[in-house]
Amino acid sequence: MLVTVVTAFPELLEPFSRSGVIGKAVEKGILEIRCINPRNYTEGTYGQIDDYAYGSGGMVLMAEPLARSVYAAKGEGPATVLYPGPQGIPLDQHLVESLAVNEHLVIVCGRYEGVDERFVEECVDLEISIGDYVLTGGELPAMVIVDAVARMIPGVVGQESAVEEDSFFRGMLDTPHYTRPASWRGREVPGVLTGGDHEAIRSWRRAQSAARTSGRRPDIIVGANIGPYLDKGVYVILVPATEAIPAAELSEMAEACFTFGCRKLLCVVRGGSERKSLQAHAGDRVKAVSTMESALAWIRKREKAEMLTIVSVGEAGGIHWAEMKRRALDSDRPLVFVFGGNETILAGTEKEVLGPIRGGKGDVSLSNARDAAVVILDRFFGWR
Ligand code: 4GX
Repeated sequence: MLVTVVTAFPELLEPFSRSGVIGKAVEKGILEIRCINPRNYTEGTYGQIDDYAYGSGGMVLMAEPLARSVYAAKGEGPATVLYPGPQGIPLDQHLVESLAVNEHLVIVCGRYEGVDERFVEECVDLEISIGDYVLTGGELPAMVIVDAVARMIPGVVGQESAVEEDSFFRGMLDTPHYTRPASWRGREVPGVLTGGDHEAIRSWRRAQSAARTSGRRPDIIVGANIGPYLDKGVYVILVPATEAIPAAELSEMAEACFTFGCRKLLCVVRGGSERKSLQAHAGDRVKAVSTMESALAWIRKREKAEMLTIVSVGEAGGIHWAEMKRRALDSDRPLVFVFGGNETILAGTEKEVLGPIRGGKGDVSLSNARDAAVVILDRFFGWR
């Protein structure tokens, strides 16, 4: 990848391009960082790149030297032109990953009040903000963007910090890390990490990630797959409306549930012969049961634990799915989603009720149990 930084202070970029992981990538030739100084692309002989802003009196970078710099940067080939500024769209890992597919990025660093807006209209593809605070120039944001994007390029980051271990992998925060000595100034490394039980370590790390994310960044739980962070299994109970769901459809549905990490799709079928026939044809990811109570009893026995039962009956009221997702993450119980039926279902048993899934048009809620199941499972266990 080639990155051209348009900056009046190219010396700021130099130590960055020569040091650490980024320096290594440059050495290996996976990454090239060039700087273009707009001072070398001015119109007059004075090397002027800024002027007073119309209307406010502050200083603004002039359009022409920046535009010439960008055209020089592009040469013959195509490039994506970025402009760091507090008014830009917020940089996050999704944007970083989409930027990493570019062969050539041009990053234009502003100063003072910014740059002439006509330059932005003419040359800039994307304005990006690295956070809600004000800096003195775009050079640090340029380095932030290059750093985050470069480490997505294969070969830049070594095994020792694999992308799977990242903060934000699966959308959740990273766990704490420790190294020797095991005891430091009276503070001990958590015993589980030195115990050598790898399953216990994985479980501890999952719990740490979940607790940190829930406590510090509840906002990112909305877009995370919480599946890997649950201690116990996930189950779906379908209560079809009046008409029975055909076995073939149910087994496809079970396949979809399985994709989302669900262990079993239980379907309530009252009639004995229908139930037997369904069980015979739907495959072993489906379990046909006669009542809701027997479905719950089956799960309770299998998990040897009391469950968090989440009921979605498509009726008004209930808890928003995002809040339910946070509660599910905080809970250490097996999760059981119940779709279909009505509010009297599970009368007497402890349960949480989900609000209806509404579309935009006329705000009609999704009443079909199968459709609601897939939508909700995607919100809890899908990738964003
Ligand atoms: N995330 N700055 C850019 C100049 C400027 C001013 C106004 C456009 C409009 C920043 C940030 C940031 C300070 C870089 C002002 N550019 N950039 N500079 N936060 O604060 O990206």
